[in-house]
Amino acid sequence: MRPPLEQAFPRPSVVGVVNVTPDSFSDGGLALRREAAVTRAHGLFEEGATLVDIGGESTRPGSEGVALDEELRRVVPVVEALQGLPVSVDTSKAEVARRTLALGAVMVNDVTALRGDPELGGVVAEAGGYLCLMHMLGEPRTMQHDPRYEDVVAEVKAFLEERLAAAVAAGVPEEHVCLDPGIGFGKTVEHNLELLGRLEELVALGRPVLVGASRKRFLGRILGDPDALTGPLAAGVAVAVLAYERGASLFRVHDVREHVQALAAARAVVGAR
Ligand code: HH2
Repeated sequence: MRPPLEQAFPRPSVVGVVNVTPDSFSDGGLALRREAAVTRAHGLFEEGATLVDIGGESTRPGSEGVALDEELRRVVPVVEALQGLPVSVDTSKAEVARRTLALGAVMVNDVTALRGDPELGGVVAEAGGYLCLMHMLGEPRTMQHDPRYEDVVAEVKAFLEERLAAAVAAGVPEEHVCLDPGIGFGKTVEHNLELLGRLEELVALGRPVLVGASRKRFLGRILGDPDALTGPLAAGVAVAVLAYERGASLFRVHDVREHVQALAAARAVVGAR
């Protein structure tokens, strides 16, 4: 059995993002996209990522889902080429998880928190993999249409607690799970900020918390650009450092080197207190 997730990925751990989706790589052909993804993954490990998250389905606001065959075609060869390296697969589909866990992927990052495919929990449990459970209000296609909460932190916390219980019921040991507030997934700028500002309340659930704020639109909005499609690097790094201070463990980011450096400095300062 694998060690607890917090032992395998001590805080702070930087998770590098690798997308194998047409909208992330404009160079067209699938073979080229796969090759670019493998090269990028190697580069992110060199920059200090402790895990690389491979995704074949875009979950950006407004995006549609992708068919199983297409997702398998995108993701499986990339995971296969990275055998022996710590790889997470960003998928909600049990079959994608089954095939990639068999090839050595160590974690499944499920943005539906086991609400998408009823078999996914069992597949992760059987393979002894790690599991990331993320909060999302609605689905990617519509999630940014006027999201509302009474108390966003309390609701996200209750959701994550309930999904953690569902994962355990499916056979995934609690020590194999990390939790994610799902920054930008059915949330306004204010919701994202409140979740980040009160992150300790989610950390209190007792499982490692993963934060994915890197390049997200709300960072651009904070800086006064309402049309921003991505957020600036420095703003993402600032959010990661503050999330670390509030107890976050894992950071899903595109710019690995900068986050590794910033989090090492943050860790040194926090450790000196
Ligand atoms: N964000 C995105 C995708 N997957 N998984 C977790 N656990 N947490 C996140 O915050 C998260 C995620 C969206 O970010 P990005 O990689 O920039 O977009 P895409 O969905 O196109 O991969």
